[in-house]
Amino acid sequence: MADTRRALITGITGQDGGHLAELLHEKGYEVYGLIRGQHNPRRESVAVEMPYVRLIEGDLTDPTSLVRAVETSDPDELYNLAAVSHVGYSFKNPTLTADVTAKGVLNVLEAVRITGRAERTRVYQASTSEMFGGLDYNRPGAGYNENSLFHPRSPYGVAKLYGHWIAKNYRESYGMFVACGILFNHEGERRGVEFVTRKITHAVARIKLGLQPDIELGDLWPKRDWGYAGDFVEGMWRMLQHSVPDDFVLATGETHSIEEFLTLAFAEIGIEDWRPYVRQNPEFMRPAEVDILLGDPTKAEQELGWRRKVDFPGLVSRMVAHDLATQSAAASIASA
Ligand code: NAP
Ligand code: G4F
Repeated sequence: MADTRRALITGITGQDGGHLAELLHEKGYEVYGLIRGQHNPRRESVAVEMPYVRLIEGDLTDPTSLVRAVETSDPDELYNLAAVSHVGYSFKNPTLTADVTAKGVLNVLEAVRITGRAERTRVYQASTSEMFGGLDYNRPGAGYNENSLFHPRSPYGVAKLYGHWIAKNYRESYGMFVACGILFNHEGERRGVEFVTRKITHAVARIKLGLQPDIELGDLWPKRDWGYAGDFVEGMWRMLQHSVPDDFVLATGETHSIEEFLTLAFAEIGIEDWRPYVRQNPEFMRPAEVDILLGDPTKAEQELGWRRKVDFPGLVSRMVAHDLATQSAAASIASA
């Protein structure tokens, strides 16, 4: 019994929380998940899809709830994935973003420290490529790495930078094992439909099935280094198994525009020219944009033995296939 490792995941209802819970369960961990809200509509799907997860109620903005969560789960590993994570939303809700995505990290670290677990519990902090900002002056040709300059371009990016630095500060000040994963965009079947990749694949499936005529998007030129979420959570786990706490970039080393994503996604349903199906709406444009993100994952590859498995065409293909299957099943139920 004493050998069973225990993990606490904040953000259990999110994309990465789902993939990570599955991975840790397969590895034999006892998995705990922090869930917020009096009536969280996603509680039911966690209970159905991941019945092995023990849910603990709590919120990143409520320090006492985090202390209780840490005491209840007594984790060997704590993965702090919870955040206000949508960049566009963060412009509209900047104070909430600071409270959750920045100060929430401090609350998590303090919960570990003041419960006397500074030496026991290894912490993963979900840092992000949004901290780099993609501006010409600080854009390295070979891609951003762990030593690149930061210049966040959104309330989300700024909040994440605070989280990144307070995590490093607790590592240096209290000798805590806190690893920061600087992750580039990762997507998949579990991605929320508010993010551009899933918004596209979901719409493409519905257009194919005659359930909607077109899709409204914002800017189409930005480029992202898009990988598969299932590959990336494996990297998170590896960071906490490493001999020392450190920062690691996880990325594919390729960058593609939204237009390229559209081309591949529509090709999956036999449409060569996506333009007649896409309308641009300023509502989905941001006050400041990150034009291009490209990561250099060399350090993670060399020190952690991590490597992405799913490539860009493979990612688009599996997302469209998933949405075609789920949308057509939903349509048949509705018409029965
Ligand atoms: P996600 O799907 O948006 O999930 C965010 C999670 O945070 C949800 O479970 C949400 O719970 C929870 N949450 C929000 N506010 C909370 C609060 N006040 N207290 C407790 N939980 C709260 O995000 P993701 O894509 O899985 O990403 C996981 C983490 O990695 C995030 O921190 C994100 O910023 C970071 N990241 C993501 C990417 C990427 O490409 N996916 C890249 C780099 C970094 P509810 O269900 O209750 O809303
Ligand atoms: O899919 P997105 O919303 O992802 P974004 O902004 O790159 O952020 C994601 O990745 C970060 C890592 O770099 C994470 F830290 C963060 O939590 C999140 O997971 O937007 C991607 C691009 C942007 O340039 C956006 O302006 O797509 C553009 N876009 C164009 N039309 C759109 C839309 N984005 C969204 N969400 N919705 C649109 O209609």
